[in-house]
Amino acid sequence: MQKESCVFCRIARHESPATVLYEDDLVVAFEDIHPFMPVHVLVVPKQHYDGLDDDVPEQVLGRCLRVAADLAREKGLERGYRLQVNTGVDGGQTVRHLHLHVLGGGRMPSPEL
Ligand code: IU
Repeated sequence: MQKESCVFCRIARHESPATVLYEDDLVVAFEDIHPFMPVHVLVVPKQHYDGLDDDVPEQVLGRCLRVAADLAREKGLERGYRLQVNTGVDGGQTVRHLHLHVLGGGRMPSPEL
């Protein structure tokens, strides 16, 4: 199911602008509009799930990870990269549609404890 008002659902339906790098039957990947690393890509299921705290099928989660890793390779991140899934208010999630951040192109700071 998709949500009419959800910005990532709208991007998945090509109704809102985004620089799409990849898409298949389950996921779409696009450049983040406010990158905080030289490489900052979002991998998003086409179906609407609020976040990782939703009931997300393993097939969808697996595809997101596979696509994220493949895009990291395509982007030349052989020195490494970080996948980040902000979840809920305390996790800093601002868009309530599950998404993986693919971050790289420089040395990432250690996660703050
Ligand atoms: P967060 O994990 O929910 O905080 O991340 C949301 C991201 O979505 C954030 O990095 C935004 O820059 C990004 N984004 C986007 O790429 N395109 C959009 O139309 C919107 C947000 I709204």
